[in-house]
Amino acid sequence: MAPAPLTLSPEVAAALAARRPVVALESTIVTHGLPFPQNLETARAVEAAVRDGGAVPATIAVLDGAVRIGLDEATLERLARARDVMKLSRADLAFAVAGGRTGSTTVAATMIAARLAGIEVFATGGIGGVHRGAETSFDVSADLDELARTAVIVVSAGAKAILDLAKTLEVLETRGVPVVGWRTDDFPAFWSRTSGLPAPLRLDEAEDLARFWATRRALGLDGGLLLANPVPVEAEIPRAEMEAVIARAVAEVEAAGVRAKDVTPRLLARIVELTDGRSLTTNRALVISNAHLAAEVARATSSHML
Ligand code: PSU
Ligand code: MN
Repeated sequence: MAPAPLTLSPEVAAALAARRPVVALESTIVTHGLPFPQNLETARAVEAAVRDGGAVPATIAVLDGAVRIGLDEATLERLARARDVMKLSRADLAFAVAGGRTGSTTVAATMIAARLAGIEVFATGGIGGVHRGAETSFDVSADLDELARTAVIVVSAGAKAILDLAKTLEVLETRGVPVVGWRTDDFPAFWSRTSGLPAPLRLDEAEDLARFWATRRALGLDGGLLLANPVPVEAEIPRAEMEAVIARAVAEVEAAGVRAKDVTPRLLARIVELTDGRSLTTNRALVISNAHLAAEVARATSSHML
C-alpha cells in the first residue's frame, strides 16, 4: 500500500518526531460552523489556547488534494474566507484527495487524519450525533461511528444541543464509546453546562484519563473516547433559554426541506440569528476551553507513552 498522503507542517512534524504533545483541530467549524470573520478569529484563538496549554496545534484540512496537518496563517485565512468548500467526512475524504479538491474536515474526517499522523488528542466544539426526528429522517452523524472505530480522544462540550442528546448517548453506548464527563456528572449540552442526562463516566484529573486510555489499549479495545467538557460558567446560555431557540430553528430548517450535510450548518447559522449573536460568543468560549483541556490531556497521554 502507498504511504498515507499526509503533508505535515514543519512544526507539527518536529513535535511528533520528538514525542511532544500535539492537539488536532478540525476545520469544518471554520468553513461551515461559524461566520466570517468570527471563524478566523476563533481559529486563531483556539490555536493560541493549545499553545498556552503546552501543546502544538495541528489544524487539519484538505487543500488542493493534500491532507494538511498543521496550517500556516495564510492557509487558515484562505479557508476562513473560502466559499463552496466541501465538508468532508469518512465517505468523501478520499474523494477530495483523489480529485485534488479543497475541503474542511468534520470530527469524523479529522479523527481519521489525526490517527494517520499519530496524533491522539483532538479538540472540537461539539460532535455530531443523532438528530431530532432521526426515527424518520435516519440522520445520524458519521462522527458517532468514527468514535467507535478510530483511536483518538475527542474533547468536546458534549454534543450539539440541536441534536437528540438522549439518543446520541444511546448510540455511543451501543457502539462501545466511553463518554467521560470532565469534572461533571451531567452530560453537557454545548451552549449549556447541563443536559439533565447523566454522563456515563466521570474523571477529574488528566492523569486518570491517560491511565484509562492506556488501559483500553492494553485490553485491545479499539476506538476513540469522548471527553465531555462543560462550557465555562460565565459563557453559558441556560438550557431553558436555548431549548426554545433550538426548537424553533429545528422546525424552520425541517420545513425548508434541508437534508444531509446541510442540516447542521443551517441550524447553527439560524441559532446565531435567533440569539442575536450570543450563541456565537458561547461557541467561541467553549471551543477555546476544550482546546486548553485537550492540551492538558495531550501532555498527560504523551508522558504515559514513555
Ligand atoms: N462543532 C461546532 N461547529 C461545527 C461542528 C462541530 O461547534 O460546525 C461540525 C463538526 O465538524 C462536526 C459536524 O463533525 O459539524 C457534524 O456534521 P453532521 O451533523 O453533518 O455530521
Ligand atoms: Mn447528518
